[in-house]
Amino acid sequence: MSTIELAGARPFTYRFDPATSALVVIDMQRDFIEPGGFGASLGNDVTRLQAIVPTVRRLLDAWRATGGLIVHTREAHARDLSDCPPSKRLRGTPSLRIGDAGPMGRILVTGEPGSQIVAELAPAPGEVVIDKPGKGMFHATGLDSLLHAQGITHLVFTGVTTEVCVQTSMREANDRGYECLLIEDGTESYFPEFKAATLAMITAQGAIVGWVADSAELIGALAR
Ligand code: C5J
Repeated sequence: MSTIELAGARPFTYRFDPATSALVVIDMQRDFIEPGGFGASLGNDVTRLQAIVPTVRRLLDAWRATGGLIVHTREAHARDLSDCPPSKRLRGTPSLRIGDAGPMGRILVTGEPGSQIVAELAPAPGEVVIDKPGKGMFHATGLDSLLHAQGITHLVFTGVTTEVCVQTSMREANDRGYECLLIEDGTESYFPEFKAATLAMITAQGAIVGWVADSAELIGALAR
């Protein structure tokens, strides 16, 4: 496969070659998407996030058909919480804090049921799975070296939440020189106004952080 053009992307055409691109699925974990997890413990309505699962599944299927690299991230801390600064654990008044025992095991802790990716989007053998202690996917992970070693220059983002882990990861990627695209209907926030603001911010000023396109255009282009 050679260069693909998404003419409907904003703020202008996004070009990529699947051979040097990765699909990145950010934090589609039970802890954010199902009742009883971290997202719900902060008082959020998780149904908004559940709604994008079928779209992300279609994107995964289309990308898998190209044989391209897929990266899944999970926001998940070590069992002793040595990688969770007190500033993160103690801020605010959630009903359950990171590391506390909840209905799906300890909140945002590696290996617990809640930290698993939802069943519909489970990583396939050979796909990269990164546990990250931060909001951004490059902080305290070896992901940049892994992507460089595979010749990846372009990243297509999906996942949750748009303005927190997705946007942070996309900004980190942009600073590292990756050409970044966010799939509008493949990302969601607990707060619709924050999603809209994020899409506007990243595409402003001539794609200062990156591009936005919808899943139908990407899936159609991959299938041609
Ligand atoms: C949050 C995330 N929202 N995955 N994490 O705390 O966006």
